[in-house]
Amino acid sequence: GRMFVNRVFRINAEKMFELLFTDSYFFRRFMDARKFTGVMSSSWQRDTSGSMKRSLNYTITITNPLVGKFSTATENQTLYKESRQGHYYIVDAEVYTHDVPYHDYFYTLNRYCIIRNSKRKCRLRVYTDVKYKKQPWGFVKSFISKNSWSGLEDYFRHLEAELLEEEVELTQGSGDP
Ligand code: YK8
Repeated sequence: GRMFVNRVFRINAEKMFELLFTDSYFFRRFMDARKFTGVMSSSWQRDTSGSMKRSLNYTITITNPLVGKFSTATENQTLYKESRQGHYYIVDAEVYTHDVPYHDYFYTLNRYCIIRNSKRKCRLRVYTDVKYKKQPWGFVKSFISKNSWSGLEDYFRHLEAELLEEEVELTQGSGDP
C-alpha cells in the first residue's frame, strides 16, 4: 500500500473526525468540488463486535479518459472500538466502484488514523491499498493498480489541500499564533 497523507494539522482530533466522518459542511463542500452526486450516508451504528459502522453511496465523476465518465460507489466505514474520543480514531473505509472496468476484481481500502498531538493539533495519516477479490492476469492487475494509484493520489492531494484551508479558517480569529 501507500501513505498519501501524513501530517500534523492545527485542528483538534475531535474536530478532524467531525470534518471527515460526519455529515459536515466541510465534507459536503469537498464532495461537491469532486463532483460526487447523490450522496447518501447512514449514521454511525454499533455492530456486534463493538465497533461502529456506517456506509455511503454516491456517484463519482471520473476524469480518467480510459473509463466512463461516472460510476456509482459504495464506501463501508468502520470506526474501530479501540478508538478513544478526542485522542485517536482509526477508520477503515472499503470503497467499491461498481461501474468501472474490472470492478469485480478489486476494491480500495483506505485506513485513516487521527491521532491527538496536543490540545489543538492532530496528526492525520491515510494509508491506502488496492485489494483484489480475484486474481487478475498480470497486465490487468498492473492496469488496475496504475489507474487506481493516480486517481487516489489526486483525491488525497486535494483533500489535504482543503484541510489546510480549513485549518487557516479555523485558526483565524482564535488568537493563536
Ligand atoms: C473515496 C480507485 C479506482 C478508481 C478509478 C477507476 C480505475 C479503473 C481501473 C480500470 C477511477 C472516494 C478511483 C480512483 C475512483 C475514486 C475512488 C475514491 C477516491 C481502468 C482498470 C472515491 C476514496 C476512493 C477510493 C477509491 C478510488 C477509486 O472516499 O481510478
